[in-house]
Amino acid sequence: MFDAWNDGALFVNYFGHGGLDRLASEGLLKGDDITTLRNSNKTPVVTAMTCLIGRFELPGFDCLAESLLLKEGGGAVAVWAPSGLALNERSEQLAKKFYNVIFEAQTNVLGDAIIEAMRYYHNAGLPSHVLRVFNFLGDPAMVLPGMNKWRNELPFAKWKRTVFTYEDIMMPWISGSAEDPDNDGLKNFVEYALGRHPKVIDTDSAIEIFDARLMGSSSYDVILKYVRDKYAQGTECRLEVSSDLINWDDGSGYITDVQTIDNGDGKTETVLFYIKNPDPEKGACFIRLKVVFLP
Ligand SMILES: [Ca+2]
Ligand SMILES: [Ca+2]
Repeated sequence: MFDAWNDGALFVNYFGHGGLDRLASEGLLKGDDITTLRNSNKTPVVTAMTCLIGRFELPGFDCLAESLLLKEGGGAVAVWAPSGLALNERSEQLAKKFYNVIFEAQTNVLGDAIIEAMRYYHNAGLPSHVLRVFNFLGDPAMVLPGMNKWRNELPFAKWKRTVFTYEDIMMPWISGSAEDPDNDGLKNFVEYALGRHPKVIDTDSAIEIFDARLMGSSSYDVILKYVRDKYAQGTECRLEVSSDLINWDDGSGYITDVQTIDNGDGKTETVLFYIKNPDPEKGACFIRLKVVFLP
């Protein structure tokens, strides 16, 4: 192991027991051993899926993670390790997600990879304890060589990473734009556009319609109200009109006014379309809100 470390590696990953100053009770790697590391500037990122070796808050004592980081002429460039106890099974899940994010999604910023791994772990509904004990020591802005990242990632893809697990994202029949995994009638891109969750069933209607004439208005007939995500780029909500519920036409000419109200939640806004039928003589008029996806 020391030879491999000295030769240089991008990552060193460990699963197993660990204490404040050592990996494994047998002392596979101890604080004292670190002085013998001669890997110079070939310093790896260490992911220590173990216990305690990142207990940085103990005064007057360098835990193993600190010793690795502080070692001159070698050691590690960054250590992701727990400051307390962690169960192997959970840590393994977290590590898997981290390495998925690095090697499959090609994330190249270390801090981003850790946040993504934690997010995927959280989205998978796994126990949150490990998320609280694992700490990152190092520079989160560090760029890993050779990775591509989502440099040109579309906003919809970015959103998917915040609401789905990594496994979901690998399954397009769950996370594809036109899928509806929670079966609430809202396709994933509609959930995205309206600021809803693709895995939480929405039972309320996405739109509300008020009869403006009952409210004493003569300048418009109805008000259509809906809530959308302010940041859902690549989507558009359009009014469509029909006289027979079969053929739908652009209804923008029916909108006399639009009002947008920020909901103050940092995420959504409420939109009101004030609608007037320009030609009431033509008979029945139906309206609908069409969410268009323009990825
Ligand atoms: Ca849905
Ligand atoms: Ca939903």
